Amino acid sequence: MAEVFEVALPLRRPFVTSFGATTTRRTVLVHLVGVDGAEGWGEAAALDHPFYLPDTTSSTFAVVTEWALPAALEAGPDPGSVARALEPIRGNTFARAGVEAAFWCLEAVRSGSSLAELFAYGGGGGQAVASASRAPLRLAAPVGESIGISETIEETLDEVQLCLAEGYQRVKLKIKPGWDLELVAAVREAVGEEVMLQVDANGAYSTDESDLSRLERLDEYGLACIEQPLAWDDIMGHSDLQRRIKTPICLDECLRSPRDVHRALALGACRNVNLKPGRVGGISASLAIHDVCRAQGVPLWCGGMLESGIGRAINLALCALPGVSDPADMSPASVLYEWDLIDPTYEV
Ligand code: OSB
Ligand code: MG
Repeated sequence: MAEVFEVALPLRRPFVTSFGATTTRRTVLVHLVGVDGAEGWGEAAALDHPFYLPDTTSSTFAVVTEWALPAALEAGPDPGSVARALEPIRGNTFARAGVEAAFWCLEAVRSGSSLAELFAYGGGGGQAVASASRAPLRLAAPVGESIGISETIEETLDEVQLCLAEGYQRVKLKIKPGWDLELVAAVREAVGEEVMLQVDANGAYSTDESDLSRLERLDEYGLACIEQPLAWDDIMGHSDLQRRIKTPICLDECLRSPRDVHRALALGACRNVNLKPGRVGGISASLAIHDVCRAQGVPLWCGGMLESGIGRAINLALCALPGVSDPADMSPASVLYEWDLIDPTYEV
């Protein structure tokens, strides 16, 4: 039996980035129940609107129900076969990822393994991280916080201090032109040289000289990376910019498949990778990207899509892999939402 839900999660407060404020969060859930009674859940965590990537909650729901789930049910249940059956679907990465995740979850329940063990050592379909061999998995993953754009620098400074007091191991500030140099200078001044600090522009900067030189001035602040400064599809622009600035560029929106990661690394468009299983088309794609980054020594970390605990479980399992080197975006559901869809919820 398979069913698909669209669920509205009430955000405690708007999450503001350069592409606008996210106030409502509708997400898509895939639920499988086998004849043996085993259950699998997956989350297809596109945003409601098309301002992060083209996929929306509504488009994702349609592709899951009309195309991805029917193809997966015919090919499954082993996750490797499901991933291959979903490959002909172009784009629509969140839809493919949510369906594939439900089958990995089912496989985990049936085999009595954790998702992390399955990802590292292989499921029924023989998918596994090539470089993991039997390396021990991490039992806990370092976590950072992603801090939205606020009204005043003082407000953000308070949030940063709270976040560090709570033990987060890295601070990521959302930036846009005009909410950048002064902010980063103030935060660096407040936290000192040792705190791992990075910024995320969600594609807000143009390739005009005035924007490029602003980005270049961020080199002064010892940032771990600048995430997606230029447009969502501008790999060449990032390659040119990376030649000009010292701070590593991290790509998010630009990387929507393992091939995108190959291309970006070959062109020197980034030196750091944000891995979101939904954005790259699923878990098999995530494992392939993990292997490439690990082989090339590229810093890799798990990003977030404000998922419920269902989607976060997949992210958390990916964090256990040996090539995931940097702290994840994984604020707890208790901070983001009135309630979580899993009980108990995960803790940070
Ligand atoms: O750009 O990383 C992003 C959330 C929604 C969409 C895009 C992004 C984000 C975050 C997420 O920064 C943080 C999280 O999920 O905790
Ligand atoms: Mg990002």
